[in-house]
Amino acid sequence: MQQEAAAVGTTNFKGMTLERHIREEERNHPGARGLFTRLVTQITLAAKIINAEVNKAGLVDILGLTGEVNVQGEEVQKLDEYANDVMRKALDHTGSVAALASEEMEDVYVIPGEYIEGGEYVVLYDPLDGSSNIDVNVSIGSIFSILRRKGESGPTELDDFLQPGVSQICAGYVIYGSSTMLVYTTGNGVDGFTLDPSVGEFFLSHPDIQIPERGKIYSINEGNSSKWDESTSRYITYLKEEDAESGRPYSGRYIGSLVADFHRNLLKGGIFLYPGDKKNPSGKLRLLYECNPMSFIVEQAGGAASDGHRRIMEIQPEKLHQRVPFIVGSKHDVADAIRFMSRGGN
Ligand code: AHM
Ligand code: MG
Repeated sequence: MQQEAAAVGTTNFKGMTLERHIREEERNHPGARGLFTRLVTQITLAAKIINAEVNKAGLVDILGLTGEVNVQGEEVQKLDEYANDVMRKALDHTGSVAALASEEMEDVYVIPGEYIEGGEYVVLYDPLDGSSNIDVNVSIGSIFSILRRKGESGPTELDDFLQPGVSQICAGYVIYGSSTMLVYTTGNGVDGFTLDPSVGEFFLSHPDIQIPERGKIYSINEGNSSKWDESTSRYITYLKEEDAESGRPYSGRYIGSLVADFHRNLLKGGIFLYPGDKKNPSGKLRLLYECNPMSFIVEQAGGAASDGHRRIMEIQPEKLHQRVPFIVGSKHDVADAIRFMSRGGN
């Protein structure tokens, strides 16, 4: 009889859905009045819709470039635009969000007045990061960062978005991989949820994620090595040297999809670098909707994030689409990298 029951119930139901988790987290934000829960719940809805489309990407006529160029001067693929629209539509009537900013939109999107009840939050997101990987079936992701507006009332200003990462009240990402996961923090540790596609629900699968203090993996685009400055070159050479005591050489792993490279290192330990180089002194990645949310998550998991000299989350942003050199991962590895950067490679 017991055997029959086991055969029927294949889903491992442990009960902690993402929605319930968010509700419980909201208790840490007195005065949030359910608005915050509604907001994050809408992000998870967007994640499910984007996930469904990403899974269909090989089947429908959604692949290929639109021929347009986004604000970073990159070609936009159709799925990026789709994901951007899904996020915007999921968030533009929650009542709690006053304005949105996205990698795919040049300016901030101010939500029309009739849809703003409290309107105390602004959300920044990269709707589909690593999009050059879409048509080769490699993991991609969405990243989001939630800030409380600076001003209580009045029109939303760009200034509401230009807050340092330490002001984030929630950050997370969704990885569309061999399974779909949502990982988020509200400043109370990091939890990971896996989408059970059979019921369309995210379940807590990785409670209280801790990144190992030191890893054995480094992730960097080595194709850029001719443009690296001396400090980056020396640090990467150091990681490849033989030294059993300090666990070197490290293994190189680079997917070229920030969410996927970050997620692997978060679980296994290691370091990811997108440094500034001779051609692009500020690197490639964007401070507000790529680096800040990942930094909040990694710090909450016990790791660190730096531009080589400054803690990422303390950088005062000046522009919406600002780029920043990004070094993120296990705390001892990031500390080693910073030592190389501060010595200028000597
Ligand atoms: P995107 O936002 O246009 O997708 O670019 C960001 C991506 C990251 O996911 C990844 O870490 C990086 O670009 C890879 O860049 P590169 O191909 O220069 O190594
Ligand atoms: Mg991106």
